[in-house]
Amino acid sequence: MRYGWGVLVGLGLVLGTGRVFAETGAVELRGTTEGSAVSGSAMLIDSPQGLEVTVEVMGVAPGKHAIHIHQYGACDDQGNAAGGHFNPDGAPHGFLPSDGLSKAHPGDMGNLDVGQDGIGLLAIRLAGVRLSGGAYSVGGRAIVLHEKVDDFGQPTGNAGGRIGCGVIVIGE
Ligand SMILES: [Cu+2]
Repeated sequence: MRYGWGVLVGLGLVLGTGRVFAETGAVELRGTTEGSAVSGSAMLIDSPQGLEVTVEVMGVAPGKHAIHIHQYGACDDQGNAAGGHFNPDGAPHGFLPSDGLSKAHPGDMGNLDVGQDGIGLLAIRLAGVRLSGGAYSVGGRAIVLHEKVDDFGQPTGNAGGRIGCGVIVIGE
């Protein structure tokens, strides 16, 4: 123990902090019905400013489609196994980047705009949300892509059925 515990603790803090801020997650998004053309993926990165999420989908009907993080990491039963929106505080439904955690659910990502080619991209930052740790952690939960637009009505945006779904897997 030539350098003593202080160095060990310091090194632990550096490594620990680095791990937390660099934590990443991945999602493989699949259609929820047999023969569905829907597919896609998402990348999630914890940053000091919040969770950075990028989503890419293919094979989706052109137009706006609601996209949210739902409570459970399961996609069976046409996506219904994912349960309702992840909503630990019982907050109203909204759009997290503009409404914040007191007036939106942690995974209220609004809409993903899909072009005539069936491809849609979304890049969004969810302030206050993390992959793991704390009340607003979303690792192990599911990202759900909906049939319809999120009109931000209560309780979940009138977004209709669940056409795509995938579980957020940490560390891939
Ligand atoms: Cu939803």
